[in-house]
Amino acid sequence: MPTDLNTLVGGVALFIALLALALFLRERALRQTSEVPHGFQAQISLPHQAQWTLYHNPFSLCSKKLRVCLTEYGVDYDSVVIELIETGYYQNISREFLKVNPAATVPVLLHEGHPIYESHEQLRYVASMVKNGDLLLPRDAQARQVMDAWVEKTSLLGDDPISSPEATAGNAAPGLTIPIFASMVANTPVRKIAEGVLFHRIKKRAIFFLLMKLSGLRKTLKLKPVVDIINRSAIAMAAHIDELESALEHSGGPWICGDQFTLADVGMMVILDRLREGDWLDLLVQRRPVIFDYWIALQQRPSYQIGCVSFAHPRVTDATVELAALKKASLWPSNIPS
Ligand SMILES: N[C@@H](CCC(=O)N[C@@H](CS)C(=O)NCC(=O)O)C(=O)O
Repeated sequence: MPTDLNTLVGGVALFIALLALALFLRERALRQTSEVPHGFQAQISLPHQAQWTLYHNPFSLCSKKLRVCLTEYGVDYDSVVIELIETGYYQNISREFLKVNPAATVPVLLHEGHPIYESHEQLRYVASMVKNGDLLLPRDAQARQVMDAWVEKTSLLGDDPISSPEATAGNAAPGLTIPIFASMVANTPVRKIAEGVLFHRIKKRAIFFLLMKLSGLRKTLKLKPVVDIINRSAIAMAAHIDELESALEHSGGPWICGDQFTLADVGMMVILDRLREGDWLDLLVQRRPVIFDYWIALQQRPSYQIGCVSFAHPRVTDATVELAALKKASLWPSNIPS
């Protein structure tokens, strides 16, 4: 190539690279992310129409908790569905949603335009604000302590719950969700996941989705680090369920606090529903009569139908079928490792 042409091509390439960098930096500045304080934020006011607004996703575990809780209390709310990468694309890192939650996660509950962050805080906030709050809150102090402990045990804590499945049943759920994620993300183009690698606050999550996408479901399930996470989460979840069994035996059931269905059962309902979606029930629920009866009772509540079943996402329904088929073909664990 003549030198002049070389120089021209080099100049154009440099210009394009600088332009791309400038566009990236501008976009990043428009998508400011940060951690957020937990609970009710009196100092933040967001546009709203109704008294209650819920930003949520059909598949998200914590979103289910809020839908179930609001349904139990009979609270009407404006529903704003936010897509996550597993259900389609990264709407949770869009400029608009980051104004609602710079932490880029769902659910977010607004009360009169003020956000409440963290789903376990949202549950408690709703119970403390609605007229019929006592419906899901035990009056007896000891039962109330039991409920509070289980709201905590069913919470998803921290940005990296997968690394501490022993901490809570909520934290044991994401590791057991990996196979569902890997199946769902097969339908998502790589470029959409790459957006998360560039702009997500918690880059590790986006990188993990990219790896699952590039590996495919079967290969993902054979990767040693993934197998280790799933096994560790399964062992931890089995221990949490042992504890639940003791709590139900102690209370006499049908619910964690005895006769009264409480916020603790809301938290547990969505975890057991996640086990159903991931085809884990035979290993973790069906072999334990007390837990099995509890799961049957949970499914009979109208709030389960409204908050969970009616939001069934087609990608999740397909994933459950795919995982059951893998298990049948012995490509999936048939026992909880010890
Ligand atoms: N501790 C938070 C967890 C929030 C969270 O991680 N939500 C997930 C869905 S359950 C999410 O928004 N994931 C989207 C992402 O990380 O891109 C809570 O309880 O609200």
